[in-house]
Amino acid sequence: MSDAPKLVVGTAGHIDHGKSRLVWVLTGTDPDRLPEEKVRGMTIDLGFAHGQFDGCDISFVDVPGHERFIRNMVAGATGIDVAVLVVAADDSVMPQTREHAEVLSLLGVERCIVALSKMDLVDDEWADAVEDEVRGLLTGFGIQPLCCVRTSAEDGRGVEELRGVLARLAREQSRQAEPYRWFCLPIDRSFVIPGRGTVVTGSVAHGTVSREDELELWPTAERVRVRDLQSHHDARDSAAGRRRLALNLAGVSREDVARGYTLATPGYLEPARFLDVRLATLRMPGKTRKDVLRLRLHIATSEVLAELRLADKPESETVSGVFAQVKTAEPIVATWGQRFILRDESGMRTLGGGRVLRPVGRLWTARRPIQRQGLQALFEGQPAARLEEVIRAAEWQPLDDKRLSVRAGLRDEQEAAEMCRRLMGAGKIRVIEAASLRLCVHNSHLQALSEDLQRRLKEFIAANPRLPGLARAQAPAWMPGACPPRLRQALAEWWVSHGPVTLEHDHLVPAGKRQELPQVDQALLNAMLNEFDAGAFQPPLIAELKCRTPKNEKRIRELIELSMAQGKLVRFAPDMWLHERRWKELVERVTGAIRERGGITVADIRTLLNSSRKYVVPIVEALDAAGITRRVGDLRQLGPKAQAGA
Ligand SMILES: Nc1nc2c(ncn2[C@@H]2O[C@H](COP(=O)(O)OP(=O)(O)OP(=O)(O)O)[C@@H](O)[C@H]2O)c(=O)[nH]1
Ligand SMILES: [Mg+2]
Repeated sequence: MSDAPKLVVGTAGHIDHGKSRLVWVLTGTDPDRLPEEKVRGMTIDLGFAHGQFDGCDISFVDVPGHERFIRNMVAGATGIDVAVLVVAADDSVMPQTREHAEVLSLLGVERCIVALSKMDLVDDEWADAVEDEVRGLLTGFGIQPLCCVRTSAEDGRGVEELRGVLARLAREQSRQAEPYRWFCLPIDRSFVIPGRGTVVTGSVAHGTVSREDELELWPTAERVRVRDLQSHHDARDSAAGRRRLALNLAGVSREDVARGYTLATPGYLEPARFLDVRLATLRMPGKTRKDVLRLRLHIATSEVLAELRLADKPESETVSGVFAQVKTAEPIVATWGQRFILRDESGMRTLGGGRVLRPVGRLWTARRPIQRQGLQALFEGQPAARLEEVIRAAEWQPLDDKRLSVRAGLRDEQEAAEMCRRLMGAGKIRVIEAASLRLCVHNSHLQALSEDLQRRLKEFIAANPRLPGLARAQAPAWMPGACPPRLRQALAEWWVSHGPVTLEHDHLVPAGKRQELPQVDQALLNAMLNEFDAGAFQPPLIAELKCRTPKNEKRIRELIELSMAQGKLVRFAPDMWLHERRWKELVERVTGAIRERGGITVADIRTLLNSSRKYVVPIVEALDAAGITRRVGDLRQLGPKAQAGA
């Protein structure tokens, strides 16, 4: 099939008003395909047809008018570009004319054509009155009809005019940009073609798909492969933009897919059970006192039982322009800004509808209450404000650019990445990165975290006066539990470099605050260091320290840790330390001797240091480990870290 301008047209209107007949005369295809439909003379499920009008490909989704099948109507109306509201001129506005008009309005189908059908049964004067009534009805729902075409399936009047109008709309639409670049197809039919396998059809919401593409099937998140694709029985290698499409899928059986599932480019959609929404309107007859309303959510082609909680107590039985949370009985996928319909639990009446603000929300609780300001930003904010709110709401959860774009309603990941850079430049967010994980975090969270850490650090230091501060290696464990472990290290490094903290000897202390040792500890520390200095290369073991008493051994150990952190003691083996001055001296003596003699033995080193084997063997091992010496046979030579001339 050509890349001619395209349009997906949906019918709407009361039962028996002539929707299917009109599609038939427009396209030559009877959209009522089920035997039961033929027998009963009414549409039950969605019907499909297409025509080529004036070089444009026009697809039709024909919906049932019967009140019992509104769910099918909603599924069909979801993917359409233009609606043709069919009103029988001899019957005028009827209950489902009204209900369908409301559904169109709630789904945001702004382009609507009125077809006054069965014109062969009425005169013009009568038709004028009907047209007025229909226009009035639509205006009440905020829809300005594009035109009103008077038709008859009996004598063919108006049919050519309608084709012309649809072709013109297709041409206009082909000049408009798509909202999103990634591919998304809400499935409205699935069946098996013997020998070919599972086929699904739907109206493409947006994006391009090609043969052999891998897609995600939601809400199960299965990966499937596109074996073949067809648009109106024409096999294609790829298809772009809004149109009717049939995909032959590999990797999925007929039982695993049904109306209500969604196919999408991998990586964009996420399943969720909580959605924050803005209700355009909701009628709650007799139920205003209830905290939670049980109802049915219709979104794209799917339908799930759900509970609805309003952000504020309603003041009347009909509310409009309010925030609410929807909890679905099963996980669903949604995008920012997506429209939905709410119907009562038994599926008898349409109660209202609205738009999704947070496609992946979290249950409103006392601890995590409604973020009204955030919802307001998502509702009426510019894309950058929406993205900022999405990042703020995600807290410590890493979201890649694809998911950010879906949650904030941005065209694609490039736009999300570009906008993230701008938010970073404006100091609103910061990016914390580690091992292929990236966390965009709002500065308000970092600020709050930093304050909290500062408080904890002060408490920690007050409680541990003999510690040199918080060991840097301990800092990741202080990071928020909600932050993925892989990122805690990077987040801790951010704190070390950006928080009001000072790093002293690899320990963190609040900036500007020196750790002060109590006087008794200071005296003990001095005595201990003197002993280490005096011990030279046969330093005291803990048990031998004269300043040690059974009561202060724990303190001595803590003071040794502190001294090491401050660089005053050097550990060369477990529970063996040298005074820092002695260590330097040792390095000088050993490297000096090696330079003089070319290589020395352990025994030489023992003589050089006037020490015993007990110390010399671990000392030599420590020198090797530090790279100051290296072993060659029985000799020690200069290691890679031995400083020239040292
Ligand atoms: N005289 C006359 N009869 C029509 C016209 N269009 C449809 N009809 C008749 O009206 C009846 C209903 O037509 P359909 O096209 O099935 O109506 P529908 O709106 O699709 O009905 P549902 O799908 O059940 O909601 C049929 O008997 C048609 O033959 C028309 O323009 N003139
Ligand atoms: Mg019909």
